[in-house]
Amino acid sequence: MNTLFQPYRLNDTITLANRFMMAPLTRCMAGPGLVPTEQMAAYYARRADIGLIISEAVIIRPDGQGYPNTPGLFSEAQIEGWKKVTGAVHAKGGKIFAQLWHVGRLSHPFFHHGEVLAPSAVAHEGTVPRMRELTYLVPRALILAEIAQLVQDYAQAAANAIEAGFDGVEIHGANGYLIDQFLHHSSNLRSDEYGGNPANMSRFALEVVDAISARIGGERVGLRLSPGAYVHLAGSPEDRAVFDHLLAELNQRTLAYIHLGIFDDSLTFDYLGGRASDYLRSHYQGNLVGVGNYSAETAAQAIKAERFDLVAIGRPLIANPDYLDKVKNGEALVPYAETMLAELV
Ligand code: FNR
Ligand code: 8K6
Repeated sequence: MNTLFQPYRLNDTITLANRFMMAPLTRCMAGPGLVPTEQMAAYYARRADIGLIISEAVIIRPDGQGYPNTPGLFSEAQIEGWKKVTGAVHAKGGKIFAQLWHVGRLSHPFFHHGEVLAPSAVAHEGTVPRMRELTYLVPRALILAEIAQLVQDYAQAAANAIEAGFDGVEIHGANGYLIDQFLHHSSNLRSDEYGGNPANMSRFALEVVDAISARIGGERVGLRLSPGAYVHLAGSPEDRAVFDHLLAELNQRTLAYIHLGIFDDSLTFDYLGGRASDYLRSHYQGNLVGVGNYSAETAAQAIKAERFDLVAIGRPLIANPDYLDKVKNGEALVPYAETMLAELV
């Protein structure tokens, strides 16, 4: 347990006060113009004792939005709003990364009056959560010039994050959103240089990593991945070769960490040979962040067993802003309930 509370050196640029991270948690509480609010600044500042806060996912441009009131990082007003958040976290000695997000085919014109764009014209079956009257549409497949523009828009959002005072960014490549849609065969049917084989299917993710790293330095860049598809898209055994290739490429690059995207790390995937976290550990040599139904105790055991290096805590941190103190003092935690999403505490 003690190890969890010791400082952890991510790399030459960033050392964290402890091995806890706050998992990115969409809260749908941004103000008009998708601008972060004072309440959001206070919410994050209350959790500043966590080694590294990952912000709720932040959209890089208007057509990346898939849920109501998710904050952005593409306008001056949004950058100014985030300065309040990062300033409040830093004032309490904390560190915070922005999670950069484009939902791809999980967007809806309701939010931006534009087109829904994705690797291929394959719809996700279902409806937008919290807005059940909105059915997901068949997206339009991106043309090459639009893919190049998206890479630039990710890099610009990363530069905006640094301007807004973030310590770095986490690229949201997980959970079936745009980047992940390129990485899985069920959502990527392309036959050009972005589809058809592992190198092509990994290309967009690597271009985003490289463009952002060139702008802000790879030591300030984390990447979240879901090699085991579990939400928003179907996985298939052929996906394994894509992640094998992607991780081999990532081993050649400087990143702050890779973060598994999952809700429950006890899930196993036949095509990964077990848990997604174990698969990542055996294929990636850098820092690995575990997540998914961990308590401090089970996380400490996993870190001791060298299954991962840091742990991200999600739902327990919604229910307990003072999570770290409670764990340190052996106090009981308030159990998470979905009704808590109605309010920023
Ligand atoms: C999430 N999760 C999530 N993941 C992500 O990459 N970006 C996001 O914006 C969100 N948003 C989000 C909102 C809410 C309300 C929940 C409950 C979850 C997933 C989250 O980061 C984490 O992986 C899971 O919650 C599992 O960790 P815990 O909660 O078991 O510690
Ligand atoms: C990432 C965007 C999230 C949108 C906000 C609502 C999130 C609510 C999450 C509730 C937890 C349910 C987990 C279901 C995931 C499927 C796992 C098999």
